[in-house]
This record gives sequence, C-alpha cells and structure tokens, in this order.
Amino acid sequence: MSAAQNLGTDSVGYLQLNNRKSRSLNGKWGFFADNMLAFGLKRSRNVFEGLKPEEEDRAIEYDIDAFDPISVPGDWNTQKKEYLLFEGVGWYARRVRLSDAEIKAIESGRRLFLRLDGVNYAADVWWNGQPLGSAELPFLPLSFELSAERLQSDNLLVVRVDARRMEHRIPAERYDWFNYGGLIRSVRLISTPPVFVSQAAYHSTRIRSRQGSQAEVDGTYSCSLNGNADWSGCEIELEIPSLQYRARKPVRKGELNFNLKNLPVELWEPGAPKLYESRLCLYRDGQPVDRIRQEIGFKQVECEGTRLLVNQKPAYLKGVALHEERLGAEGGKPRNLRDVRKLLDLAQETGCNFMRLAHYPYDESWLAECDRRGLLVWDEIPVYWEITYKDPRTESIIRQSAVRMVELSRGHACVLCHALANETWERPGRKRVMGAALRAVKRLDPDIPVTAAFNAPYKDGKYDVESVGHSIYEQMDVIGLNEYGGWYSPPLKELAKANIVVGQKPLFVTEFGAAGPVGVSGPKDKLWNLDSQKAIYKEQIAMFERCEALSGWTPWVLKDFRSTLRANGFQRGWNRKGLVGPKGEKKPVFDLVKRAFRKKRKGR
Ligand code: GCB
Repeated sequence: MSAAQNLGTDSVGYLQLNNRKSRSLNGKWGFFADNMLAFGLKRSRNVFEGLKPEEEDRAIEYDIDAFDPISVPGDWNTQKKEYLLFEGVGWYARRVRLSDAEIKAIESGRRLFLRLDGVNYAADVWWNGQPLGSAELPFLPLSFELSAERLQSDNLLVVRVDARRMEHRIPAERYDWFNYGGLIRSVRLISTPPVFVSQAAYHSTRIRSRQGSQAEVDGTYSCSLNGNADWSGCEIELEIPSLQYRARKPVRKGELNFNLKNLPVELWEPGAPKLYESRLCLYRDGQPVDRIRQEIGFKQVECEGTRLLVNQKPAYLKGVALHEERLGAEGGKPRNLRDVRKLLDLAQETGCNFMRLAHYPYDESWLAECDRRGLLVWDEIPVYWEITYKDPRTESIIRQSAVRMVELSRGHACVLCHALANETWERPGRKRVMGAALRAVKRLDPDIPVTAAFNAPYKDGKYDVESVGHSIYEQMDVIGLNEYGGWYSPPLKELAKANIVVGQKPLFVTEFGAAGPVGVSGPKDKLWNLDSQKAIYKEQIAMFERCEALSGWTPWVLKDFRSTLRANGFQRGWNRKGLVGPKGEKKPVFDLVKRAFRKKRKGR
C-alpha cells in the first residue's frame, strides 16, 4: 500500500456496534500536519514505523513521541489555531498496550477489530509498521481486522487521514460548509467470537390493522454473520421479550431474515416513540456463542400520491436542518454525546418532529437519540453540487457510501427517508450512477423512501421542481425542495405572490432561509439583519400555508455554521442563516418558527 493512495474499502465491511464491549482508543493521540505529502514515502519519513531518531544510525526526520497532542474524537481544525484552515494530510499516532489475557484470547480464536467510527475523507492505517488497510468512505464507520500474529504487548497504531478536497471526492471541491478533517469520531477495539452477528436490523414494518397506537404488524429482521464459511450447526434465535416473541432459524448462508408476522405492537410514532428491546443469540452446536441486544421500533412509511404517510397517517414535517457542528464560538465536530444532545435539545425546543441531518452521515449516536426522542430523521450522503459521475472512483464511493449509510441507519426506528443527493447539477452519468446507488439502498431497506433535495429556479411566480427536468427526479420517491425566496430569488416584495408546485410525488421544503447575524438589526427591505430575516420567514411560512399539498417545511438552518464561502463583513467565515447564533443565541426567527410549528393543520 502506498501512503498516497487510499481508495478501496475496509475488507471487514460494516461492523455494527450494538452493545458489544469495546475498548476505547479515544483520548490524546500524537498529530503531525503533512502539508507537503512528504511523509510515509521513504525510510527517513516513514512515520508509521515509529523509529526513534536518537536510536538510528541514519537520520530519521520525525518522532511520533514528539508529535502534537490532539484529542480523538475531534477535528484537527478547531484544536489549535494553526490547524484551522489546514486541509491536507494529517498523521495520527498512538501506542496501544494489550494485556497478556487480551492477546491470549485472540490467539485462542477470538477476533479483534479496529473500528474508526468516522474519518474525513480517507484513512490509511498501519499497525506496528505494517499496513492494515485503507478506505475512503467519508463520515462512515470503517473496520479492520487484527490477526493474532500482529499483536504484541506494546503496539503502534498510525492513521494517515487525508482531508484534501478533490474533484472525484464526495463532497467535491466546493461546498457551503466547513469540512472538518481528522479522526472526527471515536476509535475503538472490538473483540468478537470467531463467528458472530456482524449486522442485524429490523426494518420494513407493514401495518395489517391498527387501533390508535396499537397495531398488528409484519416486518423483517435481517442478520449477517461474519466468520468462516462453514455455517453447519449454526442457528440464530431472535427474541423480543416484551412481545413474547421467540424464533430460531438454522444459518445456511452468511445471511438470513426473520419474517415477523402478525405481531401485536405499540407503534413508534413521532412524539410517542415506543421502543422494544430485541435480543439475538447465535448458537453453534447448541451452545450460545454470540449475543447482541438492540432497541427497535415499529413504524411504517409510505408514499401515496402526493402524501407521505407515517403509520398510515398523512405526515406534516415540521423540520429542523443542521450541520453536525457543536455549539460554541469555534464550531468544530461534536466531541461527545453532550454536544449532540445540546443541539437536539435546541432543535426540539422549536417543537419540531423531523430532523434533516444534512449533508453527510452523522455519528450513530444521533440516530439513537432521535429514536428515543421520537424525531423522524432524514440521513444524507455528501453528493452535493458539482460531482464528476464519470470518474469510476466517484461512482464507487457514492455507491458504497449509500450502502454503508443505510446499513448504519436502517435498523433505527427514527429513519423517515434516505437522501442520496443535495442540489446536484446535471452532468454526464448522473442518472446512471445515482440509479445504481438507489438500487443498492432499496435492496437493504426496501420500504423506506429514497429522496434528494432539489433546487428549482423561481419562474413565473412559482417553484416547480418537476418542470426542471432533473434526470434523477423520476428515481426518487419523495422530493425535497430547496428554495430561497426573499434571499436569493425572488426578492421579498414578490414572495407574497409566489407558490410551490407539488407535482406527482410527496414534496416538502427541505431548505429556505435568510441570514441574520446575531445582534444586527436593520430595515426589513435590506438583507443581512435579524428584522429582514424575520420578515422573509413570515412570507415564507405564509407561502407554505397557501400550499395545501405540501408535506412540510424545514428552515435552513438550526445554527450558524462555519463556511469559508461566506466572506462578507456580516459573515466572516460563517453562514449566518441559523435560527440561533454559533453559541446558541436565539434569534427572533426561533420563536416565530416555534409558533408556526404549534399551529394545527387540517387532516395532519
Ligand atoms: C443550499 C445548500 C446549503 C447551503 C444553503 C445556503 O441550497 O443546500 O448547503 O448552505 O443553500 O445557505 O445558501
């Protein structure tokens, strides 16, 4: 493996966490910013070997023990002033001690995996100087297996993180956010039995009958195993104790489904999220060898004409969209669950029932929180603006990102739809590449609608996505509309006459908004102040109310977020369209949205 090449994926595939015990490798690591891409190419700079300059007879031009201390998880940009705009390659190193008992367990058959919960964009990994693997699946979990012969009591783990913007990547070279680099999520070691349940997901609820929140449902539990290909003597048992459900099946291939029939359940509803504990146990020759636990919920999503139905009732989405960026003057990626919860608390204070987790996959803790809070979720891969579909690398990253994102989210009750793109442009290959990603997603999660956010130019008094002729419009089950009436076009004074055309499919507004820098007031007919931001919101909300067939709306965006594209004196490197400022300072639009969300709508 050359250090400069990091396409490919982890050979292990998606390794689900569940309740498995893992050993955290979070904390302080050593970090080195390689802006010349000169390290890892020859002995004097082979960082991954971890040589000591004072012990070698030839000059060694690095010393991992003298690297800068940096926290993992966490982007590098907000940890030290000089890294703020660094978009290059960063080397992370740490030593990992393994006890004799840990090593013995692996020698006698247990297995050990290194899991990086999320890296931006790509990672090359070395263990004790030898390559362990490489992958480019930005924001998604990557796992690598460590065999017994690689283990010592003192080990060196080195990860080269490549955060460079490139034309073939997703997102590509330009986008409106700050694409924090580094080991942005947790790193851990997971030990498993020789054969184990690597993935299990309950999905595809079909309601047979319902009375209030009680229903009789069918559904599917999909399981995948990891281990040698000899499944003889293997069985899986699925149990949902509070439903007195128990079933056992022999394992014939590495995958199997439980088809649940006529289960009497309480539904998972937005705002009333009933969750059940499920247990899976893998048996070999009658002996239990692996057990996992999950929290599942029963919820059905359907599209019926222009209506989006959740549990057979038309849904009206009162949404909040955001970036995965923590509150505070510096921004940065969330470093812990507290950071995530603070953002969700703020969103929920508006009374929303839906979260658009834009524009890339979020850490799984967001999904678990939304399951428990009863918030519907839109997840999204970073297929954004300009994408070069004709590059085979891009095609593969898109398809594999879509698959991994859905593997991560499909078992979560909160998931409403999977988004495969945001405001992408018509370019050669768009329909073919997105079609392949979509089919892969449908194979994994056939009953959850697939969607994309589209922009439609304001024309003849309306926003009409269908008439634009986007080649991927037909492929989508649900349509997201991004429109910026009052901000980009048309100007505020024309908005009172503007309308949204819903077309043949369920459609909701996935973005609208205006900048309102904290502390700046001004005239309503001039932009860049809190008063005009509010005036634009009022007109926008009036437009949504005129549109009876609309399935909801989502302000862009919960919180002001860092973006180098935003460079005027009001912005200073931040997109200021938040309902709150960087530190959570509420703007007048926050209460306006809260009041609008409280309004009852006919039939929904
Ligand atoms: C959009 C993009 C979003 C931007 C937003 C804006 O349409 O989807 O990522 O941040 O516009 O503020 O212009």
